[in-house]
Amino acid sequence: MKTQVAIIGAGPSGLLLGALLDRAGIENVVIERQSPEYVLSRIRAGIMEQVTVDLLHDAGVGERVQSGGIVHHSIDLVFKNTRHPIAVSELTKGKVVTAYGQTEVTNDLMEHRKKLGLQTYYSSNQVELHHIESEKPSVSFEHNGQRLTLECEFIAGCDGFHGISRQAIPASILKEYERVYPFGWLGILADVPPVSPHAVVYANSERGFALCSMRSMTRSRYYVQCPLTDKVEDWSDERFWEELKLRLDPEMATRLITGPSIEKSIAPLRSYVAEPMRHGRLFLAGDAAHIVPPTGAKGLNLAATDVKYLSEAMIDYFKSHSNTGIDHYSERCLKRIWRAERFSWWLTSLMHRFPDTGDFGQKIQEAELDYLVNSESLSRSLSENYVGLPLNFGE
Ligand code: RFL
Ligand code: PHB
Repeated sequence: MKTQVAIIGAGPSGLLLGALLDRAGIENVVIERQSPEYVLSRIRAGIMEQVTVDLLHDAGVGERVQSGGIVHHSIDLVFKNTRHPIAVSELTKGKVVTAYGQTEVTNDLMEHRKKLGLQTYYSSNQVELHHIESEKPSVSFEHNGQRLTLECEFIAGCDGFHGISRQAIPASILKEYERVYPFGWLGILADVPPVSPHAVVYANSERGFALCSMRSMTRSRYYVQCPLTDKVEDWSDERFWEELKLRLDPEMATRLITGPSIEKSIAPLRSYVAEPMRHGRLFLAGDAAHIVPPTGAKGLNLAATDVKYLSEAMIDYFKSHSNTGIDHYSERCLKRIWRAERFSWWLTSLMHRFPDTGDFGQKIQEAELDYLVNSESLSRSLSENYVGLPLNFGE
């Protein structure tokens, strides 16, 4: 089999890249380890920057985010049991973020691919990359008991943090930067109206961080910080709701509507960057190259901008026979990635209870939060980073 671009992974990065390339008339095939049902069962991101929403429109799948996404103009910070709204739009000349689930984005892109009849090999095992340093790379994999080989001109490694693509870059070339945080997030999804339908709530409390978000006017997504040693089974729904209420301000805790969870999972928190994001004919995009802790809501948004840059570079190559885009891809992405890494690390450090800094650390965080909500320049800095940098940032 032959194609122009082999895409490893049918998460948001791989599917969005496929759609953008197809729009430009560039053939691509997606190879995914899991079934479509499994991919859609993973509950992850919920907040899209405007740049991401615009890209969904460019890819031809903007309709549902337009009608079903819920625009947010502000965020709420809670500390010392008090809620402080930050007027994000006012502080960024009208920019907004949109609440729309990653599951929906993935589903929209999957449906689009199906409608256009674009080839996707789900449930593929033993995916291997070959000859990435040559001009004729290929991918081999097992599908329905058969070993298949796909020849291509480029390989896009969009296979997430645990994928195989990054491992194809020789260890002598790949430089990794990492910070692992000493806690995780326990998240639940429940069919109850969100306590804060127009702003994500980020709560710093002596008991640990909590976050209130949503997927629709009838579906909520909530998180509490938990020890890494905790198991989902340790957390009954009752225990979760009790703990969440204790971390919010009293007014919100009273208003919170609880109900049975429809999903519950624990995610560890990590900051990670692999450089460079290109080796030969292999290009990494999204979580395959970098991870941010979810506190800043940046992971999916960064994945989307990587893919935008990669699609532009490949279009330049195939349509204008120019190597400039592909040669600058890694450098262009990394500038933006490090800015988002810094922001996500900072907000994580400010909002969570750290086991090693105790009550002193808590007091310092409260002092910084007090400074932040009372300073227009600090609130603006938070807002600018939250709504996301412009696409041509730093150019
Ligand atoms: P994904 O989504 O991990 O998809 C990779 C795909 O590759 C497949 N795969 C393979 N396929 C073939 N062969 C192999 N060997 C393979 N190995 C893996 C996998 O099955 C999978 O389908 O990566 P991608 O596409 O780069 O997308 C990245 C995003 O998923 C991620 O950054 C976000 O979810 C992060 N994130 C958030 N980002 C935001 O922008 N806003 C948010 O509000 C936000 N909230 C979150 C989040 C992540 C969270 N967790 C669980 C870590 C909240 C949470 C709790
Ligand atoms: C979510 O809706 O899942 C969400 C929102 C904001 C974050 C992280 C996750 O910072």
